[in-house]
Amino acid sequence: MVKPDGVQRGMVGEIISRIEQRGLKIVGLKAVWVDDKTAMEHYKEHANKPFFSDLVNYIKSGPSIPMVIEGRDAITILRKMVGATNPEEAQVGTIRGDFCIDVGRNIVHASDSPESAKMEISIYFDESELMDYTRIDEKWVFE
Ligand code: DAT
Ligand code: MG
Repeated sequence: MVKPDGVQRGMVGEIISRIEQRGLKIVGLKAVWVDDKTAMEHYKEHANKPFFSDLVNYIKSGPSIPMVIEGRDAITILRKMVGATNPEEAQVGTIRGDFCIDVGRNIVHASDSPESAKMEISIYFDESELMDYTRIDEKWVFE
């Protein structure tokens, strides 16, 4: 998901480009203005953290672009592309390492496990909004 700061800063195209160019497949995409209930649900694992209310306010602060990304080891690959949670620690070449500085403005969210991906996809998408298709370059991306 491109978070509100990523949308406000015009980073949506850049982030989608990186995902597409890597060879990962976009199977769902939309714009949402996250409400309170959705924000709490999305970040419920952090409900007891001191930064929880700031995090909820941040994700609610403007439109976001949630996406469902598919591909071999997509979760691991995307988490590497996103970089460390604190952008100051994120490697140059990662999305966070290239485009942001502050942990409270780290421009993207990425699911960290199949279980969290399943849960997070169900928050933002209906089954009917996910596309089952073959990308024309798949035989060039995979041996
Ligand atoms: P990630 O977004 O890399 O999966 P996370 O799930 O640990 O990281 O935390 C969710 C978000 O919460 C993170 O993107 C930014 C915020 N956050 C995490 N740790 C924080 C901290 N120590 N101080 C402030 N915000 C924090
Ligand atoms: Mg997380």
